[in-house]
Amino acid sequence: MSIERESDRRGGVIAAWRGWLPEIPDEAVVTLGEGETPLVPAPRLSERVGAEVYLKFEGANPTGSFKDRGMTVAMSRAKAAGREACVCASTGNTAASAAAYAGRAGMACFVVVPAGKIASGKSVQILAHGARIIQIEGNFDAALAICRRLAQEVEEIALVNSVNPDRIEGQKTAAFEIARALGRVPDALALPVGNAGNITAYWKGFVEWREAGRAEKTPRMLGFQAAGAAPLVLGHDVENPETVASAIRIGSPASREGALAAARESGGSIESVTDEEILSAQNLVAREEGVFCEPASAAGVAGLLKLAREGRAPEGTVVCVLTGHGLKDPQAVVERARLPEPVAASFEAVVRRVGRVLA
Ligand code: AN7
Repeated sequence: MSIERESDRRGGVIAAWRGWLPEIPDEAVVTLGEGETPLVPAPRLSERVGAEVYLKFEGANPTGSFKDRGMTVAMSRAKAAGREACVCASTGNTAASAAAYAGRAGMACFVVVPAGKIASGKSVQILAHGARIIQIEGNFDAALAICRRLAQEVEEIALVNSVNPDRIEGQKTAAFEIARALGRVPDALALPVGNAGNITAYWKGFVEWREAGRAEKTPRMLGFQAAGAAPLVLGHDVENPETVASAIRIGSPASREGALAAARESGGSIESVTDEEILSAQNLVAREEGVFCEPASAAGVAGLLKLAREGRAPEGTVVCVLTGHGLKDPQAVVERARLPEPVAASFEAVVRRVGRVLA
């Protein structure tokens, strides 16, 4: 289980963590150099929360989200198994990642998405990488059911959603990176929960880290769903999930058991945050910490702030996982802040505007 030759770090998560991952022959490795994302200290947020808060910026992955960690493993294993095509259901980021890695692997890629519900940056990525996009008149949950059946009935097609265990294996490497960067495991990890693969993966990673003798404890796992799409909080599926955080607009999480186990076994919880709280947290980390994430990614920060307001914030070191880049969803910002009218191309006109800001 040795790891992490320095030279392997920029070679992607398979090169960096090979001993911790399923077997992949060298010639099948499909990578874009994912992983090794920044762990950014967040002093303003720390002050608000009363803990030492860090942001794990997964938007710095090649396609702009954490999905790349799982996709490199899933796509490499699919290639090793001789698959010719892959399919996924998606709220956008899985599809963007699958499209890129499939392109690189020389595999055909089909993505099934809820019509009109994919953030524009993600749609553009899917088109740019040449995946076949199928919009359905239904939500993510319906799309996943269709994709599962398709992959079951057509052997050449690999399913690359997180119900594929290879995705979870790749995604758990983010837990290793956090532990290594801090020199210890954090006291708590706050992250958004949609289909619940990521919280399952982080928990698996931290447990393996402890079992390998690298740490004595594991962090509390604090998962946050959007209030309009919070089946794990409500205790039942949500038929028509709705939230501004389109990435986590999911009513029937496939990895529900993994998420509930992570919360239970770690002494953590799964709670919900409103769209307003999500957008306000997105704003805060962009303006005060300089990190731009998409709305769904801000759910962990929103949750942490909510806990702090209620006097329930975790103590010690807390890592918030910012799962995707803000440029994925430009509309979310443009709807709240418009460009001001232009002024004359004169020094005076510009100074008048500057003056108004500084006054
Ligand atoms: C930015 O792309 O489900 O709880 O189809 O894109 O592991 O599902 C995306 C999920 C959080 C939730 N943050 O992670 C998809 C998809 C962002 C995301 C999640 C997603 P999971």
